[in-house]
Amino acid sequence: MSVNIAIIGSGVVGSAFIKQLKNIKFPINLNVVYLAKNSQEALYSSDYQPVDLATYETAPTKATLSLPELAKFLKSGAYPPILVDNTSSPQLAAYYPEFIKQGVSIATPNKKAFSSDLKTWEEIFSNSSAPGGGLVYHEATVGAALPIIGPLNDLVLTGDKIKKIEGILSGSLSYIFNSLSTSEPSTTKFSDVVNVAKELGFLEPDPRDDLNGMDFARKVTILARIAGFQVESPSSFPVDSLVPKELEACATGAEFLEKLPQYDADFQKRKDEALAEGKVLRYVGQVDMDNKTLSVGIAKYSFDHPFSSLKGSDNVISITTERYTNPLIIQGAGAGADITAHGVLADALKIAQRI
Ligand code: NHO
Repeated sequence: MSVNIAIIGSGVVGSAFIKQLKNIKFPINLNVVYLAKNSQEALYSSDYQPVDLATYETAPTKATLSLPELAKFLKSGAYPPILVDNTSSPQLAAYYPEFIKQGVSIATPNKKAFSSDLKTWEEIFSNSSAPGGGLVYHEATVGAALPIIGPLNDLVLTGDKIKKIEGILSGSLSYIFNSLSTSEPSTTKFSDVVNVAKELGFLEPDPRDDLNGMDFARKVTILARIAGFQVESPSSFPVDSLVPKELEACATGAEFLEKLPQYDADFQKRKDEALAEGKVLRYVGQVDMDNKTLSVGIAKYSFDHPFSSLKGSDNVISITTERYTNPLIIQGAGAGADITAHGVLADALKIAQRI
C-alpha cells in the first residue's frame, strides 16, 4: 500500500517534520511526491518519483506549482494524496475546501483555515464528509501535539455534551505567567520575564504577536467550534491584550520591549492583589457552552488549582462535559518544533491508514 504526500513549508516545524518522516518505519509506503521548501521553490517530478529527503536542502529546485496545479498534480497520481501544510499561509488555508473536495486529505498545524470565518470551517467539513472528499486532521493547531482535538471530537461524536472548556494554550504566555505570578510573594517584573521568554525562543520576533492574545483566540475559536458553538471569528469575542494601548503603535518589537518596563507596576499591583486573595494570575481561554460565552484573558486561580502549578511553557486544558462532571484534564508540553511536528506526522499517518 502507498500514499502520495505533498509537504508545504520547510521552516521550524516543516524541517522537524521532514527529519522525523525520514527516520520512521511504517507499513504503508509514504511517497513524498512534492516538497515546497518555500513559496518559490519546490522539488517534484512529473512522473511522481519520490523526493529524496536526505538531499532536499541542496537539491536543485523548480518553481512551485500554483494551488490549482498542485491539486491537479496530486489528484492525477496513482496513490491517494495527503497534503501536509507546515506554513501559516492564509492563501493555502483558503484553498483547503477545494483540495478536500478534490479528494486531497490534509494534515496541518496551520490554524488559519479553522479559525478564520465560519464559512471556511463549514465548507471544509461538509466537503470532507461528502463522497470522495479528503480527510482533515489538525491536532497540532491547539496545544502542539497534546491530545486535545481528537478526544474532544470523540466526545462530541459519541453524544456527550460539552459544558465548559478552560485552558492555558499558549506556550509563551504560560511561561510568562508561571514565572511572574507564584504562590510566594515576588517582585519579578513583567518586562524581565517577557525578555527571558524572548531569549528562550518562546516568543514571535515581535512579542506583541503573542502578547495581544490573538493566536490564543484562534485556538479557543477552534475548540468552541468543535464543541458546537458557531463562533463567527476570533475577533468576535473579548480578548484581553497584554500589549498596553500606548505601545500598540511602536514601530518595532525592539521599541516595544524598551518601553515595556513603564507598565511593570500595573502587573505588580495585579499579582499582589491576587496573592492577597490566595490566588495566582494565569492567562486563559474560556468557553462556557451553557451561557454561550467565550473569552481570552487574565484570570485568578487558587493555589491548589491545577492551572496554578503549571511548569515552564506547558499547556493545560480542562474539559467539563455531561460525562466528565469532574473535568478531563490534559497537560504537557504545548510548544516546540519536534513536539509540534510529531503531532502533524501522527495525523498524516492516521490519514494514510484510513484512505
Ligand atoms: P516558519 O518557521 O515561519 O515556517 C513556515 C515556512 O513555510 C517558511 O519556510 C515559509 O517560507 C514557508 N511558506 C510560507 N508560505 C508558503 C507557501 N505558500 N508555499 C510554500 N511554503 C511556504 O513557521 P513554523 O514555526 O514552522 O510554523 C509553521 C506552522 O506551524 C504555522 O502555522 C504555526 O502557527 C504552526 N505552529 C508552529 C509551532 C512552533 O513550534 N513553531 C507550534 C504550533 C503551531 O506548538 C508550537 C508553538 O510553539 C506554539 C506557540 N509558539 C506558543 O504556544 O507559544
